[in-house]
Amino acid sequence: MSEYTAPAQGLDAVEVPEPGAVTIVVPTFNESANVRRLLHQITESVPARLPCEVLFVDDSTDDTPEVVREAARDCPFPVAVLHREEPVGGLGGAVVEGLRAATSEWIVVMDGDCQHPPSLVPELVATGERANAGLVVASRYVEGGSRAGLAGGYRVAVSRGATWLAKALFPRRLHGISDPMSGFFAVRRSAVTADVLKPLGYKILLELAVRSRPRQVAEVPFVFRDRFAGESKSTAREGFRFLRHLAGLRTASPVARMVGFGLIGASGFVPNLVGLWALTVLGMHYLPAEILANQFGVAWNFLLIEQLLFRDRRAHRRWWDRLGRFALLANADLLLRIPLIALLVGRFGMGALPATALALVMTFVLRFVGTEALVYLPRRRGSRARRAV
Ligand SMILES: Nc1nc2c(ncn2[C@@H]2O[C@H](COP(=O)(O)OP(=O)(O)O)[C@@H](O)[C@H]2O)c(=O)[nH]1
Ligand SMILES: [Mg+2]
Repeated sequence: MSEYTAPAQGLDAVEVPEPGAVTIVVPTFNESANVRRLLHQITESVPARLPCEVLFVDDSTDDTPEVVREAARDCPFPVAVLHREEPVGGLGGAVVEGLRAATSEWIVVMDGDCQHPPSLVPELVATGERANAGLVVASRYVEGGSRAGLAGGYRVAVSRGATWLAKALFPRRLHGISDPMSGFFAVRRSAVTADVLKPLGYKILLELAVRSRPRQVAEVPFVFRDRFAGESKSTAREGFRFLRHLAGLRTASPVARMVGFGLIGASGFVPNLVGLWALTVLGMHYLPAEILANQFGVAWNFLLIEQLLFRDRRAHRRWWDRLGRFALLANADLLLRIPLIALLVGRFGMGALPATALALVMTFVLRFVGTEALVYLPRRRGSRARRAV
């Protein structure tokens, strides 16, 4: 459940702002030592050039909302806090809530720890207007930008690697975005459909650029400064979330999902062969060892498929139900292949090799379709309600 706190100065935070105004959405998680300074910086550099309002979307367990409310009294613009009791989707989920709540034509998303200079807010919007863009990214990687505030070689390497990986996986959709990992950007409200977004963790810009695909994108350089106070909330766990997020984005279409399914299936040969080797070394006869080792491959495939391909389609069946169905399909695939090859050779006169290849492809497609339909397709009744949670 979300709750709006009374906005400062008696103004309703979600009322329609003046034309040309901007809503600054700030996700916060325990930033009580930073928000006063941030509001001060915004006061100094934004309202004189562009009417604004600020919306904090807060998942804090500290007193950040109280500090914001207190500091808001000195601000010449409306400030509101949307505190979430349930931090669904983490940072990305918070930003999407902010996008939903905002009513202005332009929304700027920025961090609450003073790493993003608010003085750039009017420029981001002006650039968007000038270029008729739907999205304007504040980038550390164009001339004039810098990542000075990324503490340590490790963070720099991780950020660079993540950027490279994302751009390699989405060359077209991230075309023109040099810094898809940036948390500082402006979006035109008409360019985003909050309902198509399924954010997971930190990389909300990536989610927006890939799923909403704004037509025109522009960039403005910025210097990523040091955090003013407190610590980064980005952890190794966030790194794994990012990889899962990338996999989810990349396999959103059925064809891409089938390719992913095939790649995961191929990777299953490794545990299968290692298992076979270990069992035969332990003295097991190779035939039962084959059957058992095959289950290692099945288990491996199941884990990867659950984590990478069907993460958001697991809610309607229990894990053992899914595992059982998945294992049944995987083993049926083996059983089906031999009679199929016999049929192709005996009945249709194919050579053994092309018949085997064709049978492999056919059983693979059948297994993919079967897995989607019998393991991960939501049941008809009640599925919608569950997914909406
Ligand atoms: N609402 C919300 N904000 C978050 C969450 N995690 C991080 N943030 C905020 O997102 C911004 C960026 O996070 P930060 O830890 O500074 O990441 P870094 O700059 O990549 O080190 C800060 O304003 C955080 O307070 C979260 O789970 N929910
Ligand atoms: Mg930060």
